[in-house]
Amino acid sequence: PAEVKSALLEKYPPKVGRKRAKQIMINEALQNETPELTANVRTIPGIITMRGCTYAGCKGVIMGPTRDIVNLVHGPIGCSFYAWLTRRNQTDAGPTGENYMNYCFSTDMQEQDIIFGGEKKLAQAIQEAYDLFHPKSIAVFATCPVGLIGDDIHTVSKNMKEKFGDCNVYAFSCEGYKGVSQSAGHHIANNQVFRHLVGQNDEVKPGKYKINLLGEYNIGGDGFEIDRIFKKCGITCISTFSGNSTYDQFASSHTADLNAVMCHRSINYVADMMETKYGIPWVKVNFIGAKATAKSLRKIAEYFGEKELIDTVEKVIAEEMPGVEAALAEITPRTENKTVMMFVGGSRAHHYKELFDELKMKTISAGYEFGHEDDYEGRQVLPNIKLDADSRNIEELEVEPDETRFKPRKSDKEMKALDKAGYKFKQYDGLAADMDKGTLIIDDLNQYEAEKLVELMKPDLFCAGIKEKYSIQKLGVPMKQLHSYDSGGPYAGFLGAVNFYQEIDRLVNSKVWGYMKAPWQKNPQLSGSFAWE
Ligand code: CFM
Ligand code: HCA
Repeated sequence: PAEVKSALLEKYPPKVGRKRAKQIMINEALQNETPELTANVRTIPGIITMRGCTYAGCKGVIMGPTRDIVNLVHGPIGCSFYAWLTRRNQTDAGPTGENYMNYCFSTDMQEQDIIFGGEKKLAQAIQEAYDLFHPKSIAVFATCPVGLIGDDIHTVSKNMKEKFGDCNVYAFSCEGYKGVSQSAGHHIANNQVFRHLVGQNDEVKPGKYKINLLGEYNIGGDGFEIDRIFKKCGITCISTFSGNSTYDQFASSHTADLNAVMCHRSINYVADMMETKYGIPWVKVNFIGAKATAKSLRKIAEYFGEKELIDTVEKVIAEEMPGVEAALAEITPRTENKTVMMFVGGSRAHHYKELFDELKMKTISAGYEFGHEDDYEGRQVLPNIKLDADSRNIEELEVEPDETRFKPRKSDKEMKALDKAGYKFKQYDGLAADMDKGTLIIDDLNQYEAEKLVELMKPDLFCAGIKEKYSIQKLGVPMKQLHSYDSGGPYAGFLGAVNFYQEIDRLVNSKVWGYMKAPWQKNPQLSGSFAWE
């Protein structure tokens, strides 16, 4: 790994090389107190990053999957168009059929709006959306030019909300440049969801064992499979943030008794704020991987501590696992010891390692586009993360216990008993702890390094997103998109795991890749010299 690391850095100018070196870690799988890897910092200009923008993280990721909020983008049309259904977040349209996800709402900002200001046009667009659909809620998202010209989207939204009376209108200052990546957009979205949505409806919903599932976005129908399992277990999911969700789910989420956090990166802020304000504790879960699914269900059951639930969960696991085991027995002889690299977002590189472990495949290198130090090395590093100007730029809400609605979900005695039994709240150990020693963990991988890494380590499979897809395939290596699932999925839960095993089997054992010649195979003399083929 040390040689691979230096080969990756070799061609950079010294200053760039020094910066990148801090973002490449040869894993020691330790639980350090101070982060070893640098993350969540600006991409060096000139480098072709895998990252997206803050607007993408706010509008596309967190708010996009909610069906009955009109998501209105204030900006040039391209920003809205690119975020239109590309993430493959699915919805079932619910009993009322109120679903705006298939629309692309935008103010279609023009040069004259940039010169004379776009507030009037925004107010008009909000009015038009209201007149056409009478939605419960309209969310406004700022793209880059809005911040640059200083349109006050919050005041416009507030005025429209007052004017309508029956429609909650609020805005997100999530200009693309606000942070160093999508991650800043998550934080901005979390803040506004907490401020304007959570706690709006105090009505107590029917059902037992009430949880919220945080950080699950129903990509490729993952959420449908998780819901199927919850139903079978008798667990009531009050709200999902935000896969297949509705406005009302957010509004009543504070009535749940546990927050189960799946994607830690995108939603940990809401989890912490809900704990402080309403007394709902949170635990980390993961429904990617059959074993991880079983473990997460047991974790939820243990929290409630009722025999009825614990027994049902065991029964469900016993019913679901034989199908998983039969698929693995058939497939693993063909996937065992194959190698894989994963560079995805801020949590999937870790979550999907579970599925590759089940296939007995080796994850030889992995990393996030925009994970923070705690996503790599565990939440114990949190106090020692150095805040820079970019992270300080994102608002931190000051939250206090709600005067009337704060209610501890467990007594001190119950909490002590759970603690004694080794039950961990608010814990996430990060990716590094699960990766083998000596593997390469790389933050914010770029186009150049991706190709170089493949050339040097020749994995059997490479996982990332659309921007990497074809350049990797041209190197003769199969590529699996772990964002959009290449139009596949679901991969979550038990049935999703089997679906994933079958697809990976087909990918890594297909003969077609053998007919492709990578540049270094065609011209071995050019190997390592990075030519102009
Ligand atoms: Fe969380 Fe996500 Fe991800 Fe993410 Fe994303 Fe996504 Fe992702 Mo693409 S919320 S961090 S900002 S798990 S959109 S559903 S696939 S980069 S790894
Ligand atoms: C985003 C969304 C994205 C992009 C995926 C990709 C997604 O970050 O704006 O690059 O293939 O999952 O759709 O992460």
